[in-house]
This record gives sequence, C-alpha cells and structure tokens, in this order.
Amino acid sequence: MFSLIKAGNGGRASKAIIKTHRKRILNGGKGGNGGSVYVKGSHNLYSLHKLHPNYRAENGRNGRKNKMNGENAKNLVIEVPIGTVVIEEGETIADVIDSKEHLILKGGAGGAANTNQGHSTGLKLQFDFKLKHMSDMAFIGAPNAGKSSLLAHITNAKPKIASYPFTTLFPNLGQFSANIKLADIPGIIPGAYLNRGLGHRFLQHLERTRVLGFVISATDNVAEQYNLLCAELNHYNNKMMKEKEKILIITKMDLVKDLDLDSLPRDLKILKTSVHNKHCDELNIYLTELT
Ligand SMILES: Nc1nc2c(ncn2[C@@H]2O[C@H](COP(=O)(O)OP(=O)(O)OP(=O)(O)O)[C@@H](O)[C@H]2O)c(=O)[nH]1
Ligand SMILES: [Mg+2]
Repeated sequence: MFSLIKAGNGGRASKAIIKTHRKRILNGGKGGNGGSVYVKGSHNLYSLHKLHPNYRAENGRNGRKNKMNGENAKNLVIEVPIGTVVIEEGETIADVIDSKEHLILKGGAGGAANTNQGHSTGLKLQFDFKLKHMSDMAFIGAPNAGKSSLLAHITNAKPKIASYPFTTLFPNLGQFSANIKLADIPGIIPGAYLNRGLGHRFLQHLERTRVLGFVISATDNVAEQYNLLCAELNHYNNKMMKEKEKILIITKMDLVKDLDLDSLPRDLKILKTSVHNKHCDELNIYLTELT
C-alpha cells in the first residue's frame, strides 16, 4: 500500500529590526522546525487498510518580532500494525517490530533568526507499506480447512468461523502462550500466487513466521492438498519454502475413520486434531516444545 507523505516545512525567521536614532537592533526570532513523520507499531491493528494515501505533517511557525521564535510543529505519528515494513525506493526505511516510534521523514529546519536563510522545505516522498506479521507459526490451508477454528481453540483469538469459504478476509493473530504467537492466514486456492482468490498479498505474512503450519481437513485428499499448497508457496517463494520448518496439521479428525497418509513425505511431522472433539493435544505439545 502506497502513501505519499510530506514532512512539515521549517518556518521562516523574522527579520524585525528596532531602529533607534543611533543604531538598528536585530529583533527577529527564528523559525520553528517543521513536523517530522514517524511510524509507530500498534498491537491493536492487524491490517493496513486504515492507512491514508496522503499524509502531511504540520509546518513550523514563522519567527516573530521581539525575538519571538516560531513554534516547532507537532510531529506526525502514523500508527501501523506490528510487522509493518516501510519501503522507500526499494530500501527498507523502517521495520516496525515493536511499539517504538521510527523516524521516516525529518521535518524542515526553521530559519535562522534575522536572516533569509536556514529554513528548509520538508521532503515529500512516496512510501510503500507492507505488512509481514510476525508469528511463530502460521496456519496455511484451503478455505474451510478449519484454520480459524484451530486458532480460536488454542489461543485467545476470536476469529469468525463459518462453514463457507473465505470467512477469514484478513489474517488473525492469537497468542498460544507468552512466547508463542500464531497467525491464521486467509484461505489459499490454486493460483493464489497469480492473485487468484484473495491473492498473494497474504502470502508475504509467511515470510515472517518461523514454522509453516499446513492445515488440511481429514475429509480432503490430504496428500493432494499438501502438494497443491506446497506448489503454490513454491511459486511464491521457493527459498522460503526450502528454509522454513513445515508441519502438517490435519483437522476434522472426528469426520473420518481411516486416513491414507502413505504418499506424504516421510520426514513430515503430522499432527492430528479435531476441534469438535476438543482434541488438539499433539498440536499443543508441539507448540509447547517450540517455546
Ligand atoms: N466436524 C468438524 N468441523 C470442523 C472442525 N474444525 C472446523 N470445523 C468446521 O469447518 C468449517 C470451517 O471452519 P473455519 O475455521 O472457519 O475454516 P477456515 O479454514 O478458517 O476457513 P476460511 O476462513 O474460509 O479460510 C466450520 O463450519 C467449522 O465449524 C473439526 O475439528 N471438526
Ligand atoms: Mg478462517
């Protein structure tokens, strides 16, 4: 998401002069500094859709006579979700991993008293905001696989759950324990990397997760679904796929009797769950050991 942002201009200085019959006394104040622009991480935001296409910080006030300096402008602080990366001309300017303020544009300086000099215009630049949630594990799977149900069952999150596809439209985050954060990514369909379905904009969240948790319903052909999801993510970023730990979480175990898992990779860790039977022990143990 792009946003055109302008820092405040520095105020002009005053060149006021007091004339007496003998001399001229310089009596101007300096200009105030223009507002700088900061981004600050917020734990209450989970998407970038509240961001505006334009922002402008206030200008510094001009200096006045009687050596009154112009006031510095207030800085502009833009709140973004934790995990936001701010990019300018391909370069990362801020990597917002906490709720500290990160300077992205410095305001123009105020003019030096009694001169025409020193005041500068605040820069106006285009920034690209990208959200890469940080989580320890992200649930990746087809729509309706049961990702949000799992998140609701094992974390404090309260995502919407329903029996139709694409219930989840934005990623949900949940805290499994003090250290372990889980993300529920909207459903992925074949061609997501080409922007089909909800597209690839959510796949970037996966770059900032430690473990890729593939979530597949026991009622699906598990091996086929797994291969489909892997192919999708390989198209998106095969380096990420090679490097990250992957596990398979099978949901809705209450709905099947037998499960054929023979054609899955031998070294793939498989955890079976059923939210309806309140059976998530294997996943709970795995996550506890991740800490
Ligand atoms: N029987 C059974 N149904 C389940 C289980 N887990 C989830 N469901 C049902 O599956 C449906 C989809 O669940 P969600 O958690 O919304 O699925 P999702 O993967 O988040 O779906 P999207 O947000 O659309 O991608 C709901 O009707 C759930 O009640 C389970 O363990 N057993
Ligand atoms: Mg969901």
